[in-house]
This record gives sequence, C-alpha cells and structure tokens, in this order.
Amino acid sequence: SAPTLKTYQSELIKQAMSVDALKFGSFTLKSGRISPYFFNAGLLSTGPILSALSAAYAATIADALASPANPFPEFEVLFGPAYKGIPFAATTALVLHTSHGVNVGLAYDRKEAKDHGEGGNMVGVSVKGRKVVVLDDVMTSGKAVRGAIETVQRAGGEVVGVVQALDREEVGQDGSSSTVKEIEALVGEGRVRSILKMRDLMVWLEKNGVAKELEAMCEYRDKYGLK
Ligand code: OMP
Repeated sequence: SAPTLKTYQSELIKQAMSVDALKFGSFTLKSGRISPYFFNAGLLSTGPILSALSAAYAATIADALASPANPFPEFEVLFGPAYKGIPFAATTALVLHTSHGVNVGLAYDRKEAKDHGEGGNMVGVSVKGRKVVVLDDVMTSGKAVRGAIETVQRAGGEVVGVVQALDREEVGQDGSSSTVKEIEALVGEGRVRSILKMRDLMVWLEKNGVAKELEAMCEYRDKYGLK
C-alpha cells in the first residue's frame, strides 16, 4: 500500500502517543514475544480520544461495507469483547449511526457469568441468528480474537467480520502463516480489517524521523512479521 496515512490514522497515532497508549521500548507480549512497541488501548480513555478512535473504527467499518473486494455484508450487531472492547463498541455503534447512517445493535460479554436475573454472560442485543462484527483492540497471535469469535458463535451468532484498532501484522500461533489469514480462514477472506497496521506505524516513525525505534521495528518484523 502507498506510504501515506489517512487523516483518521495519523490522528489516532498522534492521540495515542500523547497519552502513552502507543509506546516504544521493550515489552513482553502475552504470546511471549519481546516487542519494541506496545499499544495499550485501555489508555484511550478521554472524550477527544474516544471520539477520534470511534470515528476511525466507524470509518474502517464503512470502508469495509463499501469495499469492492470481499466487502462486509450488512450486519446487525457489533460485538465488543470484555473489557476493552465494550466502550469502543458502544461509541463506534453510536458514530456508525450519527455519521454513516449504519444502524446496528451493541452486544458484549461479561468475564464472569451471572447466575441470577437474566443470567448468562451476554449483554446487549441478542446475537442469536444474527450477522455480527467483532470489534477488538489489537491482534498479535490471534488468541484473544479467537476467544471473542467463539463467544459469539456459542451464543448462536454468525461472525461476518472483525475490526481491530491495530494489526501488528505478525505470524500466528504456529508461526507459519499470518494471524490475519488464520482468522480470515474462520470468518471469510477480506473480513478482517484494521484502522492501523504495523506498517502504518513505521511510515509514521519514518516521517517523524524517529530512526532508532524504526530500526528496532524492522528487526522485530524480520523475526515475527509476515514473511
Ligand atoms: P494475541 O492474543 O496474541 O493476539 O494478543 C493480543 C492481545 O494482547 C490484546 O488483546 C492485548 O490484550 C495484548 N496486547 C496489547 O494490548 N497490545 C500490544 O501491542 C500487544 C499485545 C500482546 O500482548 O500481544
């Protein structure tokens, strides 16, 4: 892809850096990989940043719906996995309505099942028998997003797309093929979309003359990036 960033992409990078949600250094990931950068979506928690983030998620979904190749089908429910996916899915459903005229329900899960009241671990509109898009923060080996997909499927929903804030563009759990390809094998080709990819962060670093970090990113990509 061309080395230019869309306004909503560079806006999100700038905002994320301003609250340390995007950091450069040395970080051990859930998968055990040691990464020169870390994206902590939990820190994207002010009004202006939620506004930028949900505008970016909504624009990414609108692009996917209008995509000439493997578009998202019209879907009925946006699912935000607990915990970090919940506020983001809520604000994104709102922006889809106000800015794109796309009206979908919101659903999310609890990490602890409730044994009284309505019971179960799903909250919001029912996903049963419906087309669902899963919204998540970041994908490395794909373990977290697989869990979210299974949660929706167990509740009877059909996952027709996944949208992420950041695709780290890494190889999957078995280390041979890309995480995105592995997840697309589950939900359909072209059905995993992201606001940002690792390569966009590298474009941004290059433009802003941050050479040392860029070099560490290149080394990491050689080790865990898409071959
Ligand atoms: P996988 O489950 O390996 O795909 O890793 C994704 C999860 O790891 C995310 O849902 C986060 O909980 C966490 N993570 C980040 O939040 N930011 C990163 O930059 C990297 C990770 C990670 O540990 O891989």
